[in-house]
Amino acid sequence: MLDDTICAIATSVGNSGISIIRISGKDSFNLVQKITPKLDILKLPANSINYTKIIYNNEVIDEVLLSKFCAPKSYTNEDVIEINCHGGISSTNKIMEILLEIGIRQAQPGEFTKRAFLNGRIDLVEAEAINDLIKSQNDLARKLAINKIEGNLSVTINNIRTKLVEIITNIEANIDYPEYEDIEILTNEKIKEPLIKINEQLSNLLKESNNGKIINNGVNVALIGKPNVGKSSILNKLLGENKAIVTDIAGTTRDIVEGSIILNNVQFNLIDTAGLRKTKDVVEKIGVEKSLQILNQADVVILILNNNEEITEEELDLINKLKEKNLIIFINKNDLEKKLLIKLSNTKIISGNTINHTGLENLKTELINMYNYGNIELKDLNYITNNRQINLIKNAKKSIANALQAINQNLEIDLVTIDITNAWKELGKIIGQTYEEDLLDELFSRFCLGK
Ligand SMILES: Nc1nc2c(ncn2[C@@H]2O[C@H](COP(=O)(O)OP(=O)(O)OP(=O)(O)O)[C@@H](O)[C@H]2O)c(=O)[nH]1
Ligand SMILES: [Mg+2]
Repeated sequence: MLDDTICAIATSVGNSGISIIRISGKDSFNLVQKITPKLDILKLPANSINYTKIIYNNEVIDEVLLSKFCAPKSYTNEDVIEINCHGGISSTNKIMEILLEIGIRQAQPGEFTKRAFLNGRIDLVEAEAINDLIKSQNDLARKLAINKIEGNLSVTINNIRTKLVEIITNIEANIDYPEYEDIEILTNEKIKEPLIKINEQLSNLLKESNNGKIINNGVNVALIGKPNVGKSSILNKLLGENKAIVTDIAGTTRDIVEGSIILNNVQFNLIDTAGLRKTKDVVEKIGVEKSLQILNQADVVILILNNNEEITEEELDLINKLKEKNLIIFINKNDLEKKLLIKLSNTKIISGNTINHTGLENLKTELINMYNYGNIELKDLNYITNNRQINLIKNAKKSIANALQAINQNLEIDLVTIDITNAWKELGKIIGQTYEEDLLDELFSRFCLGK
């Protein structure tokens, strides 16, 4: 599969000054030479950018800049050419068409990065982080991704694996050469201690992975409440645009309406929902069911109450149910006469209204305080973000727990070695030390073309 030469448009196709077409593979130079007669590609220095013309069937197709990268010093570790041609659709597509005609294969999504991985230039964590970087929606997500591309998470994983190998080697040495004096006699305690430390390290990685997910995907904030309390008005004010329809008719919002804001570098995905009430209206009923789903999945729930109405049994029930959640109560419509009486301890309550825009800044501050990553140092941004990696850490942690249990029960030391080896293998899968072909196909298919 790595034998052929591939090409793809690496920039998004549309009206733009330039487009970049990337070509990689051992025949890159010879094949592209066929359409650049004015250059001697083989003689060009590596890492050079060269002005030339793409000529095909004696027709000048475009004036381009051609970059040459020689294996192994390229994105894929192979011979690579990048053609900067004129942007827009026709020039770019024409050159692509010609490249295919002269025998270069259209690359699959992510195939360049896949080659970089298979050729050993980057590990799987770094490869996944490249996609994270491209898809990052906010500055913290960008920092998190670039830290991984720089190899920080891989170093952490490798260090843990090295420690596991040391433990295994010590155990093996004790089993094989128990009579050698210079071999430290391993007591259970001596194996336990480093294993407990590794277990803690893995627990921390799992605990912090939630931070990583939040940085990448944002915090899901559900705006919940009975109809007409002002949920959609609050969404609109927080977003600074009239995204949701607002009317004085109870049951206006039927489907969810979403919008994101960035506060102190963290993305908050605000989700406006249909007002919760018992209803016979079929459409509204579905909306209410959706609201309850959103409520369960949200990281934060903002329950909106109406200052101008007495609290209902349903609302009190809801408050009770939401105790386990990150809950903020926003008492809206405080420009109107106060009829709502509510006494709650340990709950964040903010009062305001959307007419004079009061209380909404306090609401934002409350959200910021809940997720204060804004001042976090770049070097500390070493969180695991994807489920594949999280599951493998969990597997490794299970194996370490089994090993510790075996030690505590004074079981055969061989059994302990098997568990430690399993943990080492699972951690290896994170960086792609071992992998299944299917996994790579699935993983790289999420990339864009040309990457
Ligand atoms: N006086 C006053 N009226 C408000 C305030 N906020 C919203 N309203 C009004 O309350 C009514 C309902 O507002 P919405 O934002 O549509 O309420 P909702 O909770 O989204 O309602 P549903 O979509 O039906 O569940 C509208 O007439 C708004 O103008 C407020 O702070 N004070
Ligand atoms: Mg609404």
